[in-house]
Amino acid sequence: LKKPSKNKMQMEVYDCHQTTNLTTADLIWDTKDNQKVTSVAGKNVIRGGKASWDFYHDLFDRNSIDNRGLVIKQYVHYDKGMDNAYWDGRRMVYGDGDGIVFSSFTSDIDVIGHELTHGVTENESNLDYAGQPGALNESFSDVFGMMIKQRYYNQDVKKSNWLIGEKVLIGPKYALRSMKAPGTAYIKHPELGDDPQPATMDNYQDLPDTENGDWGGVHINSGIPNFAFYVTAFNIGGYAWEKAGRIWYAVLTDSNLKNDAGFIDVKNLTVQHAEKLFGLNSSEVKAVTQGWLEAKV
Ligand code: ASN
Ligand code: ZN
Repeated sequence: LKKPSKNKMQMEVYDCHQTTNLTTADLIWDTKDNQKVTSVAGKNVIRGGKASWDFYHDLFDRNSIDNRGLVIKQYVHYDKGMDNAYWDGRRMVYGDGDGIVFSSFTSDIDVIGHELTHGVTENESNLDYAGQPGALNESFSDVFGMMIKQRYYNQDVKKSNWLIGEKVLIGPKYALRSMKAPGTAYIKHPELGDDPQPATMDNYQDLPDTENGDWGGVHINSGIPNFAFYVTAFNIGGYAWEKAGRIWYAVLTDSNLKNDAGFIDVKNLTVQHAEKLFGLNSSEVKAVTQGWLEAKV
């Protein structure tokens, strides 16, 4: 029997009251007092933060973002109608969205899990936020954000729609990204046009390492490793976190994953860890190989 871990989640939630001043934000909830929270955004991040902490704790015995019990700090209602959310190196920050194209960035558990996972990645391999390592950084956030949502809603690989941010991007036909079919999360969106994500390496987008170029397309080319994970998890079947998730977590936390790693490096490491976890000729190893093959990496 596994010894129950004595680690406990610590979390603080702050309301920025639509300003950009973090130092004057009000503490509206923490794990010590458990005050009553009335803000929807506040409730959303408490739920999503708990789901994320539980995921890493229950499955991997990880003690928070840094594995050393870091207090999870989440700031809601940041700025006026900001169309984004981010991990800033210490905390998670969420905008309310403009209310027309984007709703509150707290609306989806996968987005909350995505931001928290940026903190995990930073504390592990610290993948460079540009080009292929940047797209891998983004992909790990989508992969774990997705599994955190799937586990919260008890969805297996068939039940999940594999959409990231399906509520954050307003409209029933729209989501931020699709892991199952990158490039189809939105089509002919009146503001955003078409989802630019490739699913395969032959459509890799060589973009400039500038903000306008999405730092070499980190949110664009992440479609490729995202698709490799989806194919792997789908072919293994069941709950993604039980096998595919174990392989990807072993890679995320492997000291052999360097900060300048490319897609091939992660491909090789996932195969290596699948062999170690499930055996040389296991169906899991075949699923991983097939995943990267279909992504044409
Ligand atoms: N929401 C974005 C992300 O987490 C913010 C960013 O561009 N880093 O990827
Ligand atoms: Zn991200």
